[in-house]
Amino acid sequence: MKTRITELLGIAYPIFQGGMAWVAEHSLAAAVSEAGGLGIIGAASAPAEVVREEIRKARELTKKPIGVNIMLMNPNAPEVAKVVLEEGVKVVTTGAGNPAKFMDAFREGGVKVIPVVASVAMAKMMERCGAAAVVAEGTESGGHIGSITTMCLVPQVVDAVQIPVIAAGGICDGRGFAAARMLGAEAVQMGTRFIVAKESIVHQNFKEKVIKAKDIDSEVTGASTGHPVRQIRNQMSREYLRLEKEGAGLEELEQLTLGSLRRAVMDGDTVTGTLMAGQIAGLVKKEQSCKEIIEEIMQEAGILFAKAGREA
Ligand code: TUI
Repeated sequence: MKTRITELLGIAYPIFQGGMAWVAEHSLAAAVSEAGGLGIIGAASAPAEVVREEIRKARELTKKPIGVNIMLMNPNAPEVAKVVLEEGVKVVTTGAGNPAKFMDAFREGGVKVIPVVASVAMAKMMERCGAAAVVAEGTESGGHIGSITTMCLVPQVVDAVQIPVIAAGGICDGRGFAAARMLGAEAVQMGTRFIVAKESIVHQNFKEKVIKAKDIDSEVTGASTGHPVRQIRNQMSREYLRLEKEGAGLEELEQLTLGSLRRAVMDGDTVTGTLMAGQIAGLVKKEQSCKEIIEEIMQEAGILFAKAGREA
């Protein structure tokens, strides 16, 4: 399937793997790229030198394009950007902020920047700053989120910008892929489905929580701090919401979640860990390889497009 995104990046299938903190390390990103999608290493809050090692390890596993996601709330973001340039990475996605100050350096280095946005205004600003495309991420997503649904955000962003749009949030199968294409997106980005990929290093306990999750099992903490985070409900999310309701300060809330994502992903602590995942977890039912995931989605979507064509 050809779109402006497959052409721009030289990938076989218009499927990105989200640059999830702790989850999107070199083995997952390389497996997605090797399967024909775009694997993305999530720099999150890792030191820049760790990101450099991750890029090098991914390159040992695949010759295909790999991206890096820079989490802009990380104070280290400028050092990560420097490493990305030094290592010759050609695609960067950004999240949780405005990447404007990095755009000149990336343009000069021949890096295509694809910011994740949660609003039309941000998408337009990114286009003006020289973004190659934008990921329009709906509130269905896991982790740090905006407030508009994918169904409403994607077509509004598609109408507002000329650059290609990648849809994210609530997409995990061929139906979601086809729907996103119908809304005008030229690729999709998925996170939650790749959490349970065979190549994902996420602890089995966390994977089981995603696989067992029902539609209403996620909740959003942090609304009071201005950094809302979607996760699967557990003791940690309940405790956080209780503290928030009691008017706890930022410091106390930050203390509570210190290291909690790492505990969930690496140690399988499903009680005091933060199980970041999207609302679509309710549809993610089994562990499969990245190749199986991508091929299944493309096949399902192909059938749906053919059926729509016949019935139209
Ligand atoms: O970045 C994400 N998702 C994330 S980052 C993350 S790490 C984290 N851990 C604990 C607490 C908070 C974060 C986990 N999940 N998605 C991309 C995304 N970006 N979603 C929404 C945005 C966004 C929000 C505001 C992008 C731009 C923006 O603009 C604000 C501004 O500066 O104008």
